Order: sequence, then C-alpha cells, then structure tokens
Amino acid sequence: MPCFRSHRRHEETTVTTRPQTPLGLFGTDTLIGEEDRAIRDTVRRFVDARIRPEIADWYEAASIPVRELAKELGSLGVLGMHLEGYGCAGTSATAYGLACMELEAGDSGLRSLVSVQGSLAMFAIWKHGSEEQKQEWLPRMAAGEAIGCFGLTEPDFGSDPGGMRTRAVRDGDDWVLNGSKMWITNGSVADVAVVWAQTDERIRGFVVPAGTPGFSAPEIKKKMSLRASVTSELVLDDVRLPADAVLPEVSGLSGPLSCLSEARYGIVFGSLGAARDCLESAIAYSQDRAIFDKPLAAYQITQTKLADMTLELGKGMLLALQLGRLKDEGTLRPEQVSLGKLNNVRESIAIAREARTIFGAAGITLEHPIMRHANNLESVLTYEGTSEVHQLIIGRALTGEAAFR
Ligand code: TGC
Ligand code: FAD
Repeated sequence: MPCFRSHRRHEETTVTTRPQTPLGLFGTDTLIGEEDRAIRDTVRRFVDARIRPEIADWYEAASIPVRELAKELGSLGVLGMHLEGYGCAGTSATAYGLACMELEAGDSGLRSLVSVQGSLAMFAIWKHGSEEQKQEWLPRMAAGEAIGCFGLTEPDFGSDPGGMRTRAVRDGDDWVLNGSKMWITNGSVADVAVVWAQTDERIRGFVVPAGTPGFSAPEIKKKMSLRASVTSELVLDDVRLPADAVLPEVSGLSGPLSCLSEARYGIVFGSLGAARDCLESAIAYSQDRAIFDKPLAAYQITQTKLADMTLELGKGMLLALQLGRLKDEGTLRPEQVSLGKLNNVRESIAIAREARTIFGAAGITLEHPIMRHANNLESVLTYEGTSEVHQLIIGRALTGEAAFR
C-alpha cells in the first residue's frame, strides 16, 4: 500500500462569527500582489480623506473642483498610471483597476475624471500620437496640470460611432474640422480634446487645444446622474489645425475603439467600487437600525439580501482580477473586456438598488451614498458601450455573426 503524503495545508475548519467584509469573505486580497495592494490602499486613503467629506455637496450642487482635484490626483500618481514614460507611473494593469475601484467607491464621477484623462485622452496620444504630441501633452496630463477629454460620441451616433458626421478636410497643409460631439466628460474644463473625425480616407484622431478658434464646449446641465462630473457638448466650427495635429499612428475606427478597451477595463473594477460602498453601507446600517425591537441585520430576509449581494460582488471581483491578470500578461482581448463591463456594471447597479431597500426612506437622501451610486451607475451602464452593445460583442465572439446592424 503506497503511502501518499498530503501536500494540502490545514484548512480553517471553524466558522468564524466575527463579522467579515464582503470581499474579505472571498479572500480576494490573496490574489493581489503586495505592491498592487499598497497602491490600492493609498488611493483608498485619499478617497476617505479628500472625497468622502465633500462628495454629497458636490453632487447636490452639480459642481466639482476638477482643476484642483486633477492636480491632487496627479500628485497621487493615478493619471495615466498604467502607461510607461512621460511622467506616468507605469504600474500594473491590476493596480490601475484597483485604483479605479477605490475612486469609484468615492464616486463614479471621480473615476470618470481619471478614466477619461488616463485611459482615453492620454492613452490615445500615448498609443497613436507623434513623439512631439507625447512630449507636449503627456507629462502635464500625468501631473494633472492639463486636462484632456475624448470626443467620439455625436448626437446621432453613440453606439454606432462609425457613422460620425464630424469631418476633417485638408486645406493646404492644414486640417479644417466641422461638426459636434455630445456627452463628453471633462469637455468644458479640458485644455485639450482628442477629437475623432471622418476624413476622405478613414476616421482620424486630432489633438485640439481648447483655445483653438472655432472650438467651444458648452456644459450639459440638469443631469440626474454623474452630477459630480462635467459633461459637455463639443462644437467644432471651422476649427483650423496644423498638419501635425493629426494622430499619425492610426486610421479607422480601431483607433478610438482601442482607447475604449482601456477605459472599459477600468470600469470592470470601478463599478465594483460603487457596489462595495453600497453593500458595506447597507450592512452597517442594518446593524444599527432597530426595527420591531431588534436590528434589521438580524432578520433572515435582510441576511438573504446581503448574502446575494456579497456573492455577486465577489464573483465580479474574481472576474475583474482574472481580466487584470490577462491584461498584465498582455493577452486580454476586447470581447473579454466586454464580459467584465457587462457583468460588473449590471450586477453593481442591481446591488445598489437592492442595498437601497435596506435603508428605507433614508436611502433616498445624500446622507447615505446609495442613491448617488445607483444614479451614477445608470450612466456607467450606458457609456463605454451600453449593455446591449456588450451583449452583441459577446454574441459575435460566440457565433462569429455580427448582429449590430
Ligand atoms: P467593427 O467592424 O467591429 O470594428 C471596426 C474596426 O475596429 C476594430 N476593433 C477594435 N480595435 C481595437 N480595440 C477594440 N476594442 C476594437 N473593436 C473593434 C475592428 O477590428 C475593425 O478594424 P479594421 O481594421 O477592420 O477597420 O466596428 P462596428 O462599426 O461594427 O462597431 C462595433 C461596435 C458596435 C462594437 C462599436 O462601434 C462600439 O463599441 N460601439 C460602442 C461605442 C462606445 O462605447 N462609445 C463610448 C464613447 S467614450 C465614453 O463613453 C466615455 S465615458 C467616460 C468614462 O469612461 O468615464
Ligand atoms: P444610443 O446609441 O442611441 O442607444 C439607445 C439604446 O439603443 C440603448 O439601449 C442601446 O443599447 C440600444 N442599441 C444601440 N444599438 C443597438 C443594437 N444594434 N441593437 C439593439 N439595441 C441597440 N462619449 C464620448 O465620446 N466621450 C465621453 O467622454 C463620454 N462621456 C459620457 C458621459 C456620460 C455621463 C454619458 C451618459 C455618456 C458619455 N458618453 C461619452 C457617451 C456614451 O458613450 C454614449 O451615450 C453611449 O455610447 C450610447 O450612445 P447613445 O447615448 O447615443 O445611445
């Protein structure tokens, strides 16, 4: 009879009755390297100290000090943090995802500010720009001294950006741009806009300094979601740019779509930050709130809700970390990002809505973060590809049939 020596470590066999956090229950920290955890904890401390005390007021006033915050976020090192060189921190993709999660636990608007700056505007220049464009913009953008926006969507072309009407035509050596963009994050506060336009050949990207004559960016008001974020229209009225304003390294829709993959990846993690904040707030509230003579947390119906929310949060985190691992290996594919964006935003909004029920009436105010997160997640569900677009991307990957048209 052979003698097999067990290589299994002894598992904990006792059930702890000490309350644990939802992600603590999953033990997901064991899947994260020490350096990435340290970055995450630094961002968490920033959000706790700088964002949490102010965010309800910013949200109510629909006004956020973007310039001030951009500099602080630059000092924190999160702007373009996963890019190499030009003043960027060059962290792992997983660390970037974890930072997005902490920022969005503060507010989706804060994560949007960082996503648009780093994953869209900076990434477009970093990946597709000339050396001169990189030198001119990236160090200042990484420091938060210059703010960028990314103009792809148009009033009539959101899910189908390939149909865009904004046009760039040659006039001698110059380019002349006409058209408009809609729903552009950071638009009115941006120093530079990356604008995508049709040309006689294919779609091209242009680096447009905000002061260029003919360029304006009126802010969109009366939003009920992402109120702590600047959203704008971009108007391009005979905007004349020199020849070297075009991003030289890319043409076609793959240019902007490559940037979207970066930002969508951040949202895979980010949305879970909002969900985690809702769930942890709901657990704390249920422990404090006495109803029919005992804490709300002590009822089976409440615990069923908390358990189900915890499961979806943890499953989403495992998915995010897997995608982070693939991105760090350099093998992450766009359709895999769609798996994460679709699932994690959809589940996060479900968690926010379920968490809201635990608060009763108190859940509808800005005293608690729930309704703010839930309203924000409505935008997150729509931007960076709606849920339906991601279902169609996954459907195409599964069947080989494109059903967009
Ligand atoms: P399709 O034929 O699929 O592709 C056109 C070309 O692009 C290539 N490609 C990609 N390249 C790089 N990365 C990706 N993720 C790519 N996906 C596709 C593709 O290979 C092809 O290349 P080539 O060389 O053959 O030309 O294009 P389609 O017109 O059929 O559209 C497909 C669809 C619907 C998936 C795409 O249009 C889409 O993703 N629509 C959604 C638009 C969207 O997400 N907009 C977001 C705007 S930015 C924003 O919302 C910022 S929110 C602020 C914040 O993040 O906080
Ligand atoms: P539409 O494309 O009109 O979609 C309407 C509905 O039709 C959706 O339910 C959609 O899923 C569905 N649909 C679309 N196609 C299909 C199909 N083939 N089959 C079935 N159903 C379909 N854009 C930028 O370029 N830069 C930014 O910085 C930016 N920031 C944003 C910030 C906020 C707060 C918001 C809300 C949006 C932002 N956007 C930005 C725009 C965003 O990307 C678009 O809103 C999004 O792509 C959807 O486009 P749309 O709103 O025109 O909706």
